[in-house]
Amino acid sequence: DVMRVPQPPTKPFVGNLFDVDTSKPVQGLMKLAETYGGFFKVSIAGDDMYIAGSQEIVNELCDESRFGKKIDVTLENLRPIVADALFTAHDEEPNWGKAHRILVPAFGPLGVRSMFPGMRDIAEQMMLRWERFGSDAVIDVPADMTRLTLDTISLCAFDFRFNSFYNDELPPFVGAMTGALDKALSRSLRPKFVNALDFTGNRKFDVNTALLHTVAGELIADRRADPNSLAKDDLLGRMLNGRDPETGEGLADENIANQMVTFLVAGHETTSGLLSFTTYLLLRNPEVLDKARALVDEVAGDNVLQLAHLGKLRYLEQILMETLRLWPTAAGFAVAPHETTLLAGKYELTPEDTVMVMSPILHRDTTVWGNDVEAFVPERFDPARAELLPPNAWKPFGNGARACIGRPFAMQEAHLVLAMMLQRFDLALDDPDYELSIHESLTMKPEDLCIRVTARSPSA
Ligand code: MNH
Repeated sequence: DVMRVPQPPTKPFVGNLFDVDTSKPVQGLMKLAETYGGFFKVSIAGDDMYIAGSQEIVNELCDESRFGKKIDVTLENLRPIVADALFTAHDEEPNWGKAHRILVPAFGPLGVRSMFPGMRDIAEQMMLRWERFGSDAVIDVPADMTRLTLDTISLCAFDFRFNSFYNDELPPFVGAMTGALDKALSRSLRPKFVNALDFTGNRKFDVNTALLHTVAGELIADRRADPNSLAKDDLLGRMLNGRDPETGEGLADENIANQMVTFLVAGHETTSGLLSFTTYLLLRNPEVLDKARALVDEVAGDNVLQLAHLGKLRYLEQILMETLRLWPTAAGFAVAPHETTLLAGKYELTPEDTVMVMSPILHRDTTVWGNDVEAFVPERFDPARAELLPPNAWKPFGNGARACIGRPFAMQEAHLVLAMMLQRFDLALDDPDYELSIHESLTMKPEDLCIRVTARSPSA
C-alpha cells in the first residue's frame, strides 16, 4: 500500500522554509531528521524534495538498477558555469561517458601516485610558512587549507601555480569562481521570479563565468602553442590528447574548459573542509592526536615524507574517514528512480521527484554506528571492524558510476598534509573555548577556526 511520506507542517507560499535556516540548510535538515526520521519530505522555495538518511533507505537508493543521479536545482544552477562537465552532466549526455572514460585512469592509483611530488611541493609551502611565522601567529585554518587545496589541484592537474601562499590577495580567478558559485547557490534557494529580477547580480554572474572560461581557455591555448608542453601527461594533457576508447573521439576544447573549472570547484573546497574539520576534531580528541603522532614518529621520524610512508599510516586514513563520517564536506547527493517505484515497499516515487541522500544524517544512524554516533572514534574504520558495516552506510563520496572521481586524489593529499602537520608541529586552538560553528555553501567548513602552531624541532 502507498503511504504518505512524513512531512513537517507547511505554511502557505513558503512551505517548510522556516523549518530550514536557508544559510544553514544541511544543519536544519539534520535537526528535522531527529523528529521525522530516516525518510521525510520538505518543500523549499516551491520545490518539494525527499530527504533520505537511514541506512536501510539509502541502501535501496544506491541500487543503480532502480535509481540514478538527479540533476537537481543546485546542479541545474551550476550548469551555466560548467554545462555538461562530469559533475553536472546527465547520465545520458555523451560528454559524461567520454570524459569519464578518458579521465578514470588519470585519477586511478597510478595517476594519483604520480601527483605526489606536486602535492608535497604545495604542502611544504604551507609548513614552511607556519614555521617561519612561529607560535605568535594566529592561523585561520580553513583559509590556509583553501590556499593549499587550490594550489595543489591546479599544480597537479594543469601544471599551473596560483602561488596563494605568496600573495595576500587571492587571484581574480578565485574571486570570480567564488562569486559565480555563491550566485548559483543563492538562485537555488530563491523563487525563480526573484532571481530573474536581480539584474545586477545576474550581470555579475555572467562576467564572472566569462572570466573563468577565459582563464581556462588561455591555459589550453598555451599548451597548444608549444608541442613540448602539449605532450605533458597531467590531467590537462590527458584531456587534450586522450581518446575515448569507446568512440575514438577526444574532448572538445569547450568541454575541457568546463572540466577544468569543475576540478577547481569540486577539488578544492571539499578537501580543504576535510582538513579543517580533521584539525578541529584532533584538537578536541587529544588521545587520538597522540596516537596518530606516535605512529608518524615511528614510521617516518624526521625524514621527508614519501609515498611509501603513507602506506604505513593507515590510522591517519581512518582519522580522515571518521572525520568524513561526522562532517562529510559535500553533505548530500540527489537521486531519482529510473521509473515510478515504491521505496521501502510503501512510498511512491517518480522520475520527476528529487531524493536527497544526506550523509550527515546517514552517518548518525544509530542502528549502524551505535549510540555514540557523535563521538570521534577512528577505530570504527579498523579494517576488521569496517568490514562488518552494512552496505552503503558511509557515503561521503556519493554512489556508483557517479561517485567522486577525485576520491583517491583528495585522500592522498589530505593524508600527506595530515602526516606533515603531525610530524612538524604542536597544535593548539587559539581560543581554547572555541565552539564549532559550521558555514555552509556548496560545501561545509568550520567557521572562524583559528590555531597556533609550534615547530616540534627547529628545522635546519
Ligand atoms: Mn568530488 C563527485 C565529494 C574531492 C571531483 N564528489 C562527488 C560527489 C561527492 C563528492 C559526494 C557526488 C556528487 C553527486 O552525486 O551529485 N569530492 C567529494 C569530497 C571530496 C571530493 C567529500 C574531498 C574530501 N572531487 C574531489 C576532488 C576532485 C573531485 C579533489 C577533483 C580533483 N567529484 C569530482 C567530480 C565529480 C565528483 C569531477 C563528478 C563525478 C561524476 O559524476 O562523474
